[in-house]
Amino acid sequence: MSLIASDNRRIIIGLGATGISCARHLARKGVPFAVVDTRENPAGLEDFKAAFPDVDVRCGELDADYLTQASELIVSPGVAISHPAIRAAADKGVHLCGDIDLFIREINAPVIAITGSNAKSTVTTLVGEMAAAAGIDVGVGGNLGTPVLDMLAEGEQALYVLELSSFQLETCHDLRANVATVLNISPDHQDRYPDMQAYYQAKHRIFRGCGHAVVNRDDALTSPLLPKGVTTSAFHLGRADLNLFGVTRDDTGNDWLAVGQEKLLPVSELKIRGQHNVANALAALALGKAAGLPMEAMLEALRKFGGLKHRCQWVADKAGVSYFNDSKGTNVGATVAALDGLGPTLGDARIVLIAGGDGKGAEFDDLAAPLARYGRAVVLIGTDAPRIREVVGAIECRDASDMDEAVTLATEMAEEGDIVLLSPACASFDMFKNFNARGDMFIAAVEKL
Ligand code: UMA
Ligand code: ADP
Repeated sequence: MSLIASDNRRIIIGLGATGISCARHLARKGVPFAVVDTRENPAGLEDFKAAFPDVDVRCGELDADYLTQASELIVSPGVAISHPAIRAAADKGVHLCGDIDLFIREINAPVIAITGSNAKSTVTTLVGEMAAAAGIDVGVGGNLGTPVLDMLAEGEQALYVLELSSFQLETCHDLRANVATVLNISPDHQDRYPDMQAYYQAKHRIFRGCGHAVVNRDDALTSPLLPKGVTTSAFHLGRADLNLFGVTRDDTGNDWLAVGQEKLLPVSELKIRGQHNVANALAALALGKAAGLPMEAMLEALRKFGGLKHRCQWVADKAGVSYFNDSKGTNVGATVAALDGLGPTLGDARIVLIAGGDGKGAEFDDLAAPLARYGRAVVLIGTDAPRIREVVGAIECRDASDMDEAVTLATEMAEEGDIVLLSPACASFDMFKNFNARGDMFIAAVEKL
């Protein structure tokens, strides 16, 4: 394709799942495009060329002059828009967008948009299951795994529930979600952002043009500045109130998920474990209610929901020790939530934590307090093990070179009634293909015991 000769000068940046979904979408619409990827030989290149033989594909260092010829750059989430070549093109007036904008341009159905540092996948899946329980044709995707544009292949659904990352939101200009939320904010991806403020600002783009915002009353950073006319509701772990989902204790001392004066479901009926999951259930209820989902169907879905794999997933009980796989705990906030979520359920018993990996530039100090409260010992793996060791405090701390050794050492240090918890507070890429592979190796190691 000659870029200069075309009126529709789109360039897709990135040949991952998002880039390929954008290519399929533009091809379906008959819009010409080219593709670039910063890697010399990205996985799937040959398959892509076979599927799109007429598309110009350039790999390796991005060329600012080439990008500047485009009218629009469609940037994949794994590529920073601060890349000098992308910046140069944008400075010369080239429009930047991402797959979310392309998707929003195509649909008329309502959208529930969910971001946050943690709990996105859990809450997105749960809201999707609530909608499905109400008999609604619902599309559930985004950062969760299915690129949004791939959801269009089945025709337009009646409702979309989207998990959006800060990377996707950076390139999204006009989301106009019917209901939007930032579930929580704690440091993550500090290798991609100059500071926390930039990360916060990316997350808050989710509220652009929204009709209703759901706020986490326990986390002030989730509260947006909104124009007049945008309605809000909230959730927190305290007592419920008007437009505030919370936990209300009845006269017999039982805790209920509740809103206003209405008691909805005893907390004891939830299958998902830990206080953080109570917050997730409340967030899903608040989002679903704002989108008009019937309460009965939402509660039915909530009763059935056993949680996602790799998120505080119970694996096995062996010799009086319970093993939990929280491989998706890829930042400090997630691991703090897992420790604070599971710790209070243990009485005198404690948690042996397996942590470590690629910390993505994070500070680990916030692990110190929950480890002091609930930690028996720590086993460290991966690149940032020495940095985590600095915050572990007085409890025993040992190093392991692989997952089998980590599980063996953790088992040695655990006492009866304890939990061995894999919640790394780090990305997995230094030792594993991804967090799924890391969690699967933990499960396999536990099975071998
Ligand atoms: N890459 C390059 N050069 C390129 C393009 C990509 O080096 O030109 C690298 C990226 O740095 C990254 C990898 O290739 O390491 C994949 O990047 P991508 O943008 O092609 O990613 P996709 O395969 O399209 O997957 C993306 C999300 N990935 C990222 O944001 C890194 C997936 O979220 C998401 O499920 C998918 O789109 C569908 O929406 C994954 C993720 O890790 C699960 N997300 C982060 C998180 O949850 O913390 C934000
Ligand atoms: P995300 O998609 O945002 O990564 P997940 O639902 O996959 O979120 O959960 C990731 C991890 O976040 C879990 O493994 C758990 O450690 C932690 N987590 C779950 N719920 C919460 C919460 N409400 N607050 C903080 N951390 C949480």
